[in-house]
Amino acid sequence: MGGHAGAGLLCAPRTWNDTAMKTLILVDLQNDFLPGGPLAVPMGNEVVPVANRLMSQYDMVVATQDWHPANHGSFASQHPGHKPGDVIDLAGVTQILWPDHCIQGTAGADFAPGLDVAGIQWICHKGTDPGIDSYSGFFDNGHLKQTGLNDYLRRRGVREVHIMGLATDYCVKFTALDARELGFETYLIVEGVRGVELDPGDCAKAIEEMQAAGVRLVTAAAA
Ligand code: VGL
Ligand code: ZN
Repeated sequence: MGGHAGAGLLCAPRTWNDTAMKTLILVDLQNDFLPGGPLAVPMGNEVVPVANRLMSQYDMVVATQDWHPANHGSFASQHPGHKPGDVIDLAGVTQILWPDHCIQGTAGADFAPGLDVAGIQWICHKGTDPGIDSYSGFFDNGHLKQTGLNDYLRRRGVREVHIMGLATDYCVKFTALDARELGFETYLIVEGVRGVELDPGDCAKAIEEMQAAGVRLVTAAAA
């Protein structure tokens, strides 16, 4: 196989070996996170046109979907006596309880209306294990298991990821922090994110945390 491998390397398309395979990661652009949804992110709908405009500028576009079973442990409804916003210990991991959201196969888990889904090459489902949440697109919240996103990107030679979506202070933040930790050159598209902001200042704090970890901010125009 040696000769063939050598020829393959010489003939490989530029995109596989010589570029960073710049990839756009769309985080949780799903109905339940839009205004009117159970876990509404204020102005979350505003990032959909940003995503549509940017997609064609990337070598690859992948999307994460929060994809919970109906009995997910992050739902307040699963913990009698608790309400959304309460904080509990879920199998050793600190868990904020949320309203039921993004249940697998429901309309609430569908992509936001108007999102150019044809431009998405791969969808990564997360939060599927009822026993643990997964804010990050890469790992569960206990950092115990990977979702498959890292392998998917690595196999395709991706070294640079640009992240946008919902929500700045949860899934976007943890996806970006893990991307850095996994060694990706990581950019946050500033106009492409909106946050939950349970406490005032949460989004600003999240952005500072990302920057401190080496995530670079980029405007949509420069992405
Ligand atoms: C998210 C809370 C719970 C998010 C998902 O997409 O940021 N937040 N599940
Ligand atoms: Zn969730």
